Amino acid sequence: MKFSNYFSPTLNENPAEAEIISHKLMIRAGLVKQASAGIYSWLPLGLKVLKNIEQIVREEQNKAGAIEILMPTIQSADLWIKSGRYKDYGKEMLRIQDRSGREMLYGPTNEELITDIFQSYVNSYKDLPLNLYHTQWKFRDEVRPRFGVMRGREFLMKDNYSFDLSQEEAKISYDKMFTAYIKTFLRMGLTPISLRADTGPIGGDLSHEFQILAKTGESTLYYDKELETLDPEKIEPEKLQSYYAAVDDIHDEKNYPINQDQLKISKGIEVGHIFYFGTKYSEKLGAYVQDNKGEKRLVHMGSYGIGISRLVGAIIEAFHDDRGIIWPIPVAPFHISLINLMTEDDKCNEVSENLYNNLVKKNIEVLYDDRKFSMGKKLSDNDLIGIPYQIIIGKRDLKENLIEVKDRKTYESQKLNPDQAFNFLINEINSKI
Ligand code: 5CA
Repeated sequence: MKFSNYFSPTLNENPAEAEIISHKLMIRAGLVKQASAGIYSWLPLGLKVLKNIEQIVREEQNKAGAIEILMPTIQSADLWIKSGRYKDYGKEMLRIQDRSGREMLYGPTNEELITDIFQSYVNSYKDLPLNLYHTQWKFRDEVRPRFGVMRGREFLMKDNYSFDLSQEEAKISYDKMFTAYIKTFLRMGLTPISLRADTGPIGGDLSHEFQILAKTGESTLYYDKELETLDPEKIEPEKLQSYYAAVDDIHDEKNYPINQDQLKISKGIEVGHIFYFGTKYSEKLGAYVQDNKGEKRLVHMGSYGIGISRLVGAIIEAFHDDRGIIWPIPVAPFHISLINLMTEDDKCNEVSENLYNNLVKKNIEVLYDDRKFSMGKKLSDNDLIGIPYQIIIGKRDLKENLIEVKDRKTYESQKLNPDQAFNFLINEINSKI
């Protein structure tokens, strides 16, 4: 993509309305624009990251055996009246009337609707276990939407729902999702910490939340340091669930169950939450299956959420510096910023165009900064946007057939000839996607 043809508005000044670093950077780097309180338009760079995150989540869900569907944003109130949550949800639920006066709502989550889909089609234990998911916009009329996309009113969530014949089988489904969640966050370059959690308005008695470590995070976490060094190929859910981990209002300084030298304290951000709630919704909405003796049994359910739009902000909280965002390669909007410092110089243009065309042919995503701006503006814009690798092409180095390859994270740079730079970057990027 040529920057001059792209739509990526950057701002030099910090926006007054933003309190936290990810919100400031998202606005300055032109990822989102607030449409109204807690509701955002996604601009091209932000949308690319959002889609990359969604895709990683999708791939890990599919690998874990979940099946993708798509439910609507607008739901009828009927099912929520049956489950009792139409009242319980209170003002957080956005209620709408259609033209004939029917009560509708913008879905804050989907337990009711999915239970209804399930009970319409499934009636035998032979069809279990079943795990269905979708990625869809939700609406919660939060009292104080803040921190940009981290606590929005409209937000994108991947939510899935598992159906099993018994509590024991439901725990197997729960553990599968637990494992998939850890793998998902590790794939994004994050460090996930799983903690036992309250079930809140979703209900049930077993729940974990997944926080990712970020120095600027909202919660303080106390946990066993083993949780920080996980091998995605060897996730043992039962074992991980037995490690100590607690948020600050639960952690007791004087009395916790591990050695002091095992305890780590870090800041975190909640990006996922999973629940087992047994037959709470199947009972209210009548979701039964026949077991192998022909007896009617209520189905056991769990629900599992990942905040896809929140993750965009959370990843920035985890990876940034004074200059701007530092995207991990798997979610980055582009892999390389190719910065042509002198668009009036024929040689700079020729080398830049060649390299751009060759990288694109290898399926590397390149943002080619061919804008007619000052060097300073181009360098600071690209640092702000945070694409993991930069190629900087200037007249002086080109006299010796050299170009600069810079790592956005370490800020280390090396001067290579264009062929070497091409080979180096292809290897680096392909090994990290
Ligand atoms: N039905 C369950 C699981 S599908 C559920 O709704 N769980 S939840 O309320 O914990 O939300 C799941 C995830 O959505 C959270 O972990 C968080 O990452 C994200 N999320 C929740 N509220 C917001 C919000 N206001 N803004 C952005 N993301 C949010």
